[in-house]
Amino acid sequence: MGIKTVYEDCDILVVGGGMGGTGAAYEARYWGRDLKIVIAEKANIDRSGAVAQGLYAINCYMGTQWDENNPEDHVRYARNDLMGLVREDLAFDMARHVDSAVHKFEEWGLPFMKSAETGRYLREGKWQIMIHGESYKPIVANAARNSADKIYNRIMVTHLLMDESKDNRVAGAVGFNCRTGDFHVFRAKAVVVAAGGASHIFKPRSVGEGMGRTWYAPWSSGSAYALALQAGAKMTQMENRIVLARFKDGYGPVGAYFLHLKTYTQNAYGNEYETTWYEDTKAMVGEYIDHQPTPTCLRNHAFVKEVAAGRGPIHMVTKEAFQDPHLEEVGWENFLGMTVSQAVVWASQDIDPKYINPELTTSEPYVMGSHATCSGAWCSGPEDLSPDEYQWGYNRMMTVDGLFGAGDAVGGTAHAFSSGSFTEGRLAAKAAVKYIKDLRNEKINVSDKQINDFKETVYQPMENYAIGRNEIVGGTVSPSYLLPIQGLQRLEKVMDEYVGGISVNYMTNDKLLERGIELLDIMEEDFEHIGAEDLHQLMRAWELKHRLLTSQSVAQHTLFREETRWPGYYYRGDHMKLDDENWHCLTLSRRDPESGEWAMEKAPVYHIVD
Ligand code: SFD
Ligand code: AMP
Repeated sequence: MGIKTVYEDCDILVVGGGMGGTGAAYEARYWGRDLKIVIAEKANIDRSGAVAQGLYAINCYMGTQWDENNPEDHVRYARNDLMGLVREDLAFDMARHVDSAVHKFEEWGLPFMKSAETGRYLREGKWQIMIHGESYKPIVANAARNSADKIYNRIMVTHLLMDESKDNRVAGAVGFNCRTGDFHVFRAKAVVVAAGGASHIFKPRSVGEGMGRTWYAPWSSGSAYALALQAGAKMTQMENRIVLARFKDGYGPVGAYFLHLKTYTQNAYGNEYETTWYEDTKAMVGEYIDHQPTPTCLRNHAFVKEVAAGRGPIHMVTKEAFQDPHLEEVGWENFLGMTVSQAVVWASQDIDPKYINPELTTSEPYVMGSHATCSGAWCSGPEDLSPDEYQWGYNRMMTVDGLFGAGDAVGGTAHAFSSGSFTEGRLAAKAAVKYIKDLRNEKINVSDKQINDFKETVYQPMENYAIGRNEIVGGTVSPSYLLPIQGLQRLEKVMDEYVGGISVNYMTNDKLLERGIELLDIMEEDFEHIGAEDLHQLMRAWELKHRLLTSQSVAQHTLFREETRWPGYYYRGDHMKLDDENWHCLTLSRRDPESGEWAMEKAPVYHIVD
């Protein structure tokens, strides 16, 4: 193969320079002054990941300096929102460190809104503070740039390398440069995977010309999960996908509206509807419906039921708040700094929220570990507070030695958001430095064979295309290969129809899941025949593979948990109730990297906070 191979040997490799990855690079330098720290990023860290467009709020800030909240309070909040099931040790650990990360952001130039009365950060809600955050990402990227020895932008990491001198130990990663086509080999003693969550595994509401618009970034391709899965790391709570109430068509977030503008929802006939579904919800989940604040999934549940009862669409009542010129400005700026498309949709559809209450919708499901859900890898917790079953070495280390995670990659840590993900990156990198120091002179060993095998696999889609292309004279349908867009639409359809997407109102059951898993397995076989006409399509091909692995994991976990724990996120039609007796637990899986077989188990939920 005439493709150039570029080698890089380092101590710590950070895969993905988003919120978790930039935090990891920053902290790795602090503890590892003499270590070689490298970032490999699919896009360009200045504008990559979920925060690429900016954010208007930092959703996780304790305010402990002013006694606003303490870490214990945050654990209670996240646990309540996730219907009882989080990794409380990891949540506490993030919460006790998150304020210091936020203070760094201010030091680095991120403009915060301040309360005129108190001079403190302006609160949007109990946990959220407001920022002028269009440049949030370049600001944290700058800190990473000042810390890392080298940043490789435009590298799509496809696989992790494994050490051949010791079982179950990571040894780096491989990928390709989406612009030059070079093959990149990173040999590293420790790897922090912070490659983000997944959009576009379920069919989105926006299809065709609108398919580039989703709530979570369309370029979030589940790499954080797929890389871990391919290396045989255990995963947790992958069934816990998230559905979000969002402004229709632009997917604009609602938090600033509910919390700061104090807008509220009503059905198409101008009526409040959440209380209508109180008894129905209570019958499904019991006293969880009485918890305050109402868990996000249960708010969705009332929304979904009301629309199914024929009283949609649901509107956000903005007409009152927008009479105040200051709130009107905040309402628009919120989108101009975070989700420009929502402002554009309103302009194009003649919606001025001052005079018209805009429609809301419930989104297609996403897989992520940092918002109001906690899918991700099963990671070791901090030594000082984790129970034995949650602690096997280094903080945020997965079940593969030397492999760490941050942000969406880590399971069990809901409500971390941007600031908490950055904080987790810091915690992971601090532990990774310790891990490397403990290794002393022990060497990792990666054979040329391992590297060359990956090289062949990575470029195979281009080979498939080059050969198969000769069989057709025009068009995109070939008997020999499947294009990435065709594969993506097939994946989204399977996930949508069988695993609880929008077209079935988030409903699934054991039979649907079993068939869905079969169809995903067939797709895995067909993936051998994917064709990529250029480097961009090669990236799309590998994104699809990562999405497929993530989807298989979601489907397996959804089948395993025989209850409906989070109505409003998804429903198991064959087990329509929350079942605390049997399922007040975390779910774990491991995909055998050799056979592709899945092994499922339960893990206890330890409540370390009252
Ligand atoms: O309003 C590879 N988020 C919000 N967080 C907040 O704090 N406040 C908000 O206001 C938030 N809202 C919000 C949010 C996200 C989005 C898209 C919108 C609105 C519209 C959530 C946070 O953004 C999120 O929690 C963190 O960003 C998660 O951090 P992390 O590090 O887990 O993921 P990332 O930032 O997306 O970074 C991933 C990086 O990996 C790269 N990458 N690199 C190499 N090889 C591969 N194979 C790769 N695959 C991916 C990516 O390019 C990226 O750089 S609101 O809705 O609540
Ligand atoms: P969102 O914009 O929906 O992503 O939410 C941003 C933040 O506001 C998150 O911390 C949410 O949990 C919180 N939030 C959104 N809507 C509500 C609501 N109706 N009640 C309480 N918190 C909310």
